[in-house]
Amino acid sequence: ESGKSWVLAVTAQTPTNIAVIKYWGKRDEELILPINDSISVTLDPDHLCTTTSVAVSPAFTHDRMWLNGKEVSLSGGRYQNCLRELRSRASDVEDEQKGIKITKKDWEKLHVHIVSYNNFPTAAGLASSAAGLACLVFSLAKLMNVKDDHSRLSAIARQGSGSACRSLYGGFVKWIMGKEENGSDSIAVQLADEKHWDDLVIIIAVVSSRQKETSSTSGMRETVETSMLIEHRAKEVVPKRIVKMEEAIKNRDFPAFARLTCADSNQFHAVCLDTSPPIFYMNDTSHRIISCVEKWNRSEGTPQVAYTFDAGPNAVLISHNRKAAALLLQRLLFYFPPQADADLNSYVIGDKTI
Ligand code: 2P0
Repeated sequence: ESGKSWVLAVTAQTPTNIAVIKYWGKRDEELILPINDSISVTLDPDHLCTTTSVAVSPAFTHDRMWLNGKEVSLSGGRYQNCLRELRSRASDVEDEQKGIKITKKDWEKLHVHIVSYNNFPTAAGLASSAAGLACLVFSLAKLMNVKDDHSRLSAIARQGSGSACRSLYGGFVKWIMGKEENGSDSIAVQLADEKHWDDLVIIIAVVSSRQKETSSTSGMRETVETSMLIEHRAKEVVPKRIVKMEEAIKNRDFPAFARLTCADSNQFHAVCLDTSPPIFYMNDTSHRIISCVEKWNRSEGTPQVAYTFDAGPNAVLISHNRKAAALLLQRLLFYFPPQADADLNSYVIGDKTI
């Protein structure tokens, strides 16, 4: 007889990911199915990541969640879709030491508590839902003894937040848009593991810690509804770039990788500008960083650094190696000297803030 007061818990850690070929636009809002494939690099788990503990107990009367110490509602459709998918795939769990036995059927009635922390300042505007939703799905899958592989789990994480499906793997990851109406083939696959190209150094320049004005979810909806360029991007441009990016990653071809990454970031921001009303995620400082990197890359003859910007003004700078990263930092500090009221007030290199 498993008493009334046991608790069974699991903790997991998931890094965030940065897209080098961007996801922007859905063909199905409910299932979160994209209009093009995307490719990302998963950051080192020591740095920008989410840690999530999930627990189950017969004493719990509701599913509840705390994010960075504050309770948040789980009533949203996306959380509910993830929880329903996981419960339907749960298996028997037995912990002999604790005298706990949970059957597949029990999971329909048992409630879970979820406690999640980001190890990076949420206020820095880097709080991506990618790490959070991936971690939630992964930790609950462990707790509930869900036997699906990472790709199947990625399809569940996708229903929490599109970009989350890419955080189930380290290294370089492709989110395949898929063809099926039910989304069963819209999954993430690993292109190369974290050891494949480990001389790359990623520097994140925090340009502004303000919350973005247009959320990704509503921004991409407006783009799909109003932009004339987005269809050309999704159907003509991205499929070719995906092939070239896979080649560049396979061959560790930094010049090709950098050109594709910068071009795709710029096109993503161009379709944002082509949206009505236009969406501006980058600001003057972001533009100055682009000019600075472009100028340097041109003066070197071959690209040393790639830049990419998501739905906000912060720059993600991917350097060819440690030497290029050190020179980049020097330049950033020269052109954007840190001062109390500067736009660009901190450079985060992993966990080191200067
Ligand atoms: C990406 N972004 O590929 C792109 C590039 C932002 C710019 O995925 O509605 O939070 O939850 O699927 O995943 C941000 O969008 O949006 C994003 P939903 P999500 O990383």
